[in-house]
Formats: sequence, C-alpha cells, structure tokens
Amino acid sequence: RGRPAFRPFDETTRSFVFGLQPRAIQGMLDFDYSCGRATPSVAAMIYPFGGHHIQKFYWGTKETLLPVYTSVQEAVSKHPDVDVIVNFSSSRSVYSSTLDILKYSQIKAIALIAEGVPERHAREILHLAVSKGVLIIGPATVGGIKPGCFRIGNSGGMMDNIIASKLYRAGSVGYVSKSGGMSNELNNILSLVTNGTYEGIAIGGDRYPGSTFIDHLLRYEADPECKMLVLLGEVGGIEEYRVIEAVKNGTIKKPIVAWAIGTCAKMFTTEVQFGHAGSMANSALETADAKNVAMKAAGFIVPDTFEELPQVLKETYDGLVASGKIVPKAEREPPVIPMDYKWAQELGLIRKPAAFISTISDERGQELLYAGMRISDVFKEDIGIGGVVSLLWFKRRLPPWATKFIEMVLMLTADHGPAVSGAMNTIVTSRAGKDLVSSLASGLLTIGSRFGGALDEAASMFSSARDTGLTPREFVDESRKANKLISGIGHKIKSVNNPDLRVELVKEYVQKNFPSHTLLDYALAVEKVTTAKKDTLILNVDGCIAVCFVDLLRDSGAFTREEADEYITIGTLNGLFVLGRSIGFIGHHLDQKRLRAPLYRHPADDIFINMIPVGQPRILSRVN
Ligand code: Q5B
Repeated sequence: RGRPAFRPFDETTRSFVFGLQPRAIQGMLDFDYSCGRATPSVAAMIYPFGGHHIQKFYWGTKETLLPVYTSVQEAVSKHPDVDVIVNFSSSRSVYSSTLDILKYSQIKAIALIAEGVPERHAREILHLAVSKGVLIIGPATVGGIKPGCFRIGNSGGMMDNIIASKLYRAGSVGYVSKSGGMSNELNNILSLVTNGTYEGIAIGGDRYPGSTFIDHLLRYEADPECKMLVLLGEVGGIEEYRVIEAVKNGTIKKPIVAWAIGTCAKMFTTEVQFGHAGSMANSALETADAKNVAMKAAGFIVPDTFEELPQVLKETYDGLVASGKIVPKAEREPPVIPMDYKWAQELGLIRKPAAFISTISDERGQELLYAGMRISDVFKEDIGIGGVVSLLWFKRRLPPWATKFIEMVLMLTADHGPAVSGAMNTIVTSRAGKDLVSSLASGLLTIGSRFGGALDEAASMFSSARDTGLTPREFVDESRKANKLISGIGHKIKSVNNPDLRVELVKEYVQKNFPSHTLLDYALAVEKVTTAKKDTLILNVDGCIAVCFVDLLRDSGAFTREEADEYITIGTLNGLFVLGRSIGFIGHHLDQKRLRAPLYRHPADDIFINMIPVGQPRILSRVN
C-alpha cells in the first residue's frame, strides 16, 4: 500500500471491524468525515454469526452501506485494500479470531480491544505476530488515533472531544501511553499547549501487550512528520527502561517528554495494584519515582509533578517552533458533524414532537409501573388480574367489587366448549399444523357481532334505548321495525327452559354487589318481551355482561359520565370477551396438539354444492 513501515496508518488506511460494533464504527466514520477523508476507513465488518447482510451508517449528512461478512477469508478476498483489523472479539474468542486473522498476510496491523485476555494467549498471539511482521496494539486497550487519518474504534472519545482536541488534523507530537483515558487527557493537553497530536497509541494495561512503548516511539523517531515524543508510563513493568536505553544509545534523538504515573504509590503502606493488570511495582526499579528519576537522568524532559507536564510540553514545543523544526500550519475549520439525535437530546439542544403517546405503563425506571403503580405493589396489595385490567384499561384502581366482577367475566367467558365458532376455527387451524399464535388469532378473528362480539353494541343499544326513555316493549318494537336484531339478545342453544347458568351467576353477583344495576333491570325487562315471542331470545352472556358493565362504568363513582360513554364507544367491552376467551382458545390449541389431531377436512356430503355452469340451465346437485 506504499506506506513506510513506521507509518502503519495514514489517510488512506482501510480496515475491517471484527464484531458487530455499529456505535464504534459510526464513531470511526464520523472521525473520517471530520478529517476530510475521501473514503471511509472501515470497509466492512466481520461477524461469524447471523449470515451476510449489510448495515447502514452515516457518512457526514448522507448514508452509506457497509457489508457484514461471516469470515475473514471472504472479507480479505473482497477488499484487497484493507490492511488493518480492529478486533472487538471478547476475551473468550479473541485468541481464535486473531490466529485466524494472522493467516492472511494482507493484514499488517491488528488492534485487540478485549480485556481479560489470558496472558498465555496474549503471548502466543504476540509471538506469531512478530514472526509475521504484524503490528499488534492491545489487548485491553481502546487502540489509538492518528489525527487527520485513522481512528481505532472508540479512541479519542466522543466527537465533541475529538473536535475540541483538534484530532481532525495532524499535529507534530507522537505519544504512547498505556491507558485510553490518559490518552484522551494527553490529546486535550497537547491541543492546548502544542500544535497537537501527530499519533497517539494506548498500548493497553496488560502485562504482555502486543506492542510496547519502544515499538511506537521508534516508529515516531523514524517518521519525519513527527517532531516531538511523549511517553506516559506508569508504575509496574520495565518497558520504560527499554526507551531509556534507546535514548541513551542515541537511537531516539528527538526531544522526548515523559512522566511515569503512580508516584502516589509510596503514600500507601502496602503494595498498590492500580487499575491495570501490569500496574504494580514488583521491584524498586518498577516504581514510578524510580522511572522518573532514570528518565530524567537519561535526558528525557521530565516535569517534577504531573501537574507541570503541560508546562514542559509547551516549553519543548515552543523551542522546536523557535528553532524552525516545527512550522505550525494554518488552522482549518473542521466540517460540522451532525450530532447524534440521542446525544443532542440528552444535551437539551433539540426537541421533537413524539410520534407516539402512551399513558398506561412505563418500564424506563427502576421498576415497571402500571398506571403509576409499582409492579411490586401490584403483588403486595394483591390486586389480582381484575386490578391489573383496571389499571391498564382504565388507568385507575377500581373498587374490589368491580375488579372481582372483571375477574368473574374473564372466568365465565374463558370457554364455552369446542362447538362454538371461535373454538372450531382455533381447532381447525391447529389441526392444519399452525402454531399457537396463528390458531389463537384464527379463533379471535371469529369474534364478531353474532359471536362473542356483541357486547359493545348491546351496551350502546340498551343504554341509548333506556336513556331516550323507550319502554322495553317500545325498544323491541322499534328494533323490529328497523329490522335490527337487538345485540345481546338470543342464543343458539340456551333458552328460557335451558337457561345459561353463566348469565344467572352474573345477575346474582351484580344484584348483590353493585351499588346500582338499573340497566341490568331494564335489559331483564326487555328479555321478558323477547322471550315471550321466542324462548331462545334470552338476555345472552354478551348482553348481560354488557349491561352490567354499563352499570359499573356509570355508577361506580370511578368514572365521569363522559368517560363511561367513551369506554362503550371505543370497544372496551368486547375486550372483556376477547381476553377471557383467549384462555379457552389457547386451551383448545394445546388440546389438539396433545391429541396429535390430524389435518381436518370437512366431509363433502355435509356441503351442499350448487354450481351454475356458465350458459347452462340451472342444475342443482348434491354430492353424496
Ligand atoms: N331474533 C345469537 O340466532 C343469534 C334476535 C331476534 C330480536 C335478536 C341471534 C343474534 C344478536 C347477537 C348476539 C351473541 C345469532 C350471542 C355468544 C357467545 C356464546 C355463543 C355460544 C359463547 C342466535 C330466530 C328468530 C327470528 C329473529 C329473532 C333472533 N335474534 N330478534 N333480537 N337479537 N343475536 N350475539 O338462534 O320472527 O322468526 O324471523 O344474532 O347477541 O355469541 O355459546 O354459542 O359463550 O360462546 O340462529 O354464548 O340471536 O336465531 O337468527 O334464527 O332467529 O328470532 O329475527 O325471528 P338464532 P335466528 P323470526 S352469545
């Protein structure tokens, strides 16, 4: 790719991201865009699971698509221009995925993000990578950043931080540190006291990083564009001494500012293990103080305290400018990167009308809320399924006689045998090999004005007849005149002589427990008129529940009259039958599955087939 070995990343670097990391990739693409790169630095993702697909990302204000491959082999064969992989595999799979990656000579640098990689695995990866001339950054690192060119994963932090630290264009200072967090701090300091970062690598805090301080500092030394070096070491390990050696023997000649973090360790009476696996002094040589003294003695520019680091960086940089070794370039404005919607919202910079409004439940907090009631209180107060329905359907607690009534309705309507039309459809669907949801849906879709879905209309017809002052007889006669069946009246098999006991139970409960039941009384008077005509024209289960529910809505004291009327018009009452009967339909589906019931085909002799052939005299036929 024509890049010198000391410069593994430049503005043409293309990479793969191993793992599904859309946020990190978007961050890399936003960085690229801010740098003015011609092409995105990420060519594709590699993710062994879930098959080939593409994912959509923003490229500035526009959108771009990135492929997701299932193997490294396929990815490298499709993108010969890629030579870097940012490997987000977990500590469990990073070993095998990196060994796989190392099979492809096209890949020249790999960043390993995972923490907790077993040291044996890290050493094996390192050994193999060295033998193949591949640069490994990590594990246990955020990676690194080459301002104006390439960003490894999440290095550099959020985009506002990248812009504030001027990482969208190259400076002159190359640094190496262990920690990603401290790298961010260095990016910030360098942007304030120098012309900024040329390249920064966080080698990771493990005891066996794939590349160490000296590897990167030697690259910076060789790179003519990098004018000044920074080493941010820390307590533990001896890697700083390899750099000291290089400075002493003249391999590193560029000015090098350094500090070893962890000087406070001496304030503790016991050994201190800082945040990184390798940050513990195992000998006097490994203490931060010893390293700072040794670095200063070798000719590094070492401040007396970390707080003085910006000052010495500034002095060193100013010296290089004064000597003409650094010629600061004119600043350019970074392109404006559209802020992520979520982030802008969190900052309170934008507002947008919500597409949906919901007022019944909320799971965003610590505890699920039903109409404001904590789910733990739902159980503490034992409000039952009737209480839950009252919260989620009516957004309020109803009195116990009302919630008990809701439960009674659900229990009474749960099933009425396999012969009713909804159960039949559930059974036939189940026997056709369909799943539970399909069989249930088939049964539920049967609920309508004649079967189970007469509650809303019954509530509306009975209440408006009574409200307009019609006597029961006038109501029946007017319906007859209008050729309209009264919803809630009539049953296929139940009659005065074969009463529906469910209806009896409802009546008994309501007459005993409701504060008033005027519409039920009215409906019973209507029933007297209709059953006088025909004994099957009883107040049926739909009708009885409906009128009682109107009594509940109007007279419980929990609803205004407007609310009560609205609940009738928006289809609440059929919901009671739908909810209750779902229990039975699910039961029928499970029953058929348990019975291994075969596909059902209706016998043809039970169907009267009446075909009228085109242009022929009308012939009636019956299949027998
Ligand atoms: N006539 C239910 O019809 C049924 C009349 C009427 C005035 C009426 C019928 C009807 C209204 C809808 C309704 C809910 C279709 C029913 C349910 C759940 C279930 C089901 C289960 C479960 C029954 C004979 C004569 C005719 C008609 C007159 C009939 N209904 N007059 N108002 N409402 N009702 N549905 O028996 O003079 O001879 O011409 O549509 O409330 O679905 O168990 O099965 O739990 O699953 O076939 O309980 O009543 O009667 O149509 O032959 O009519 O009565 O005008 O008069 P039938 P038809 P005429 S509960």
